[in-house]
Amino acid sequence: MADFGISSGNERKQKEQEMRSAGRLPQGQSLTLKWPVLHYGSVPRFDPARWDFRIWGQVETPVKLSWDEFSKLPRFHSKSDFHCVTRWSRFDNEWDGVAFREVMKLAKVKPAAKFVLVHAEQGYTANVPLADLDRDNVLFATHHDGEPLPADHGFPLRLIVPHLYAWKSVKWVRGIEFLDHDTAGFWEQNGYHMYGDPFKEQRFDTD
Ligand SMILES: Nc1nc2c(c(=O)[nH]1)N[C@H]1C(S)=C(S)[C@@H](COP(=O)(O)O)O[C@H]1N2
Ligand SMILES: [Mo]
Repeated sequence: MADFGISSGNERKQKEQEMRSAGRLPQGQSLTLKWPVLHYGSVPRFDPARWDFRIWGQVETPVKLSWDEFSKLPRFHSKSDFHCVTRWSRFDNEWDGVAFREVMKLAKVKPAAKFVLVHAEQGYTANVPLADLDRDNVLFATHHDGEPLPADHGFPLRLIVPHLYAWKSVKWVRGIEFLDHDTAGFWEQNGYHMYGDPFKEQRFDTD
């Protein structure tokens, strides 16, 4: 007799093995077929009339977009893996939204800009080198696997940086600040690694 609990467990194990052999599952991670929710604080309410997206710092043209304006930017699709520092990985996520590069173009970034501090609701921040955002699979996502982002996964907008630990994939994002130096974001101030490469297990600032 088929036991669905066990067979889905086997399916998970099998996929995990497959991803490990393919070099896509970092050390210390296990594969999840579900989509856990993980964040600090509460889920913010979205008010399209008050929402804005700001770009400032080392730019020629500071930018402020309304939700309506952001929604008119060219659309972008990308499929990628997602690795949380609490040791789960979720594979082949289908993201839709606006490419980071598309957004960056709006502000004419100065050559001095080398880092970005990503800002979200309730003061959450994460720091990422600009070169790690200026990549073809980094985007501001509005949809996951064909559905609008659920509120607790970052609706209406979240950043996706697939090759770094997911605390850099900022939910409820509201702006990006270009900087000529690196500065610690929320988790980085609390002992997490400044860069956060899951394949090097850069979890803490001591790693
Ligand atoms: N604004 C905000 N974004 C955040 C977080 C947070 O606390 N606040 N947590 C991060 C962490 S640690 C992870 S693992 C992912 C989790 O995304 P998920 O809840 O959609 O799985 O969101 C990241 N983005
Ligand atoms: Mo995380």
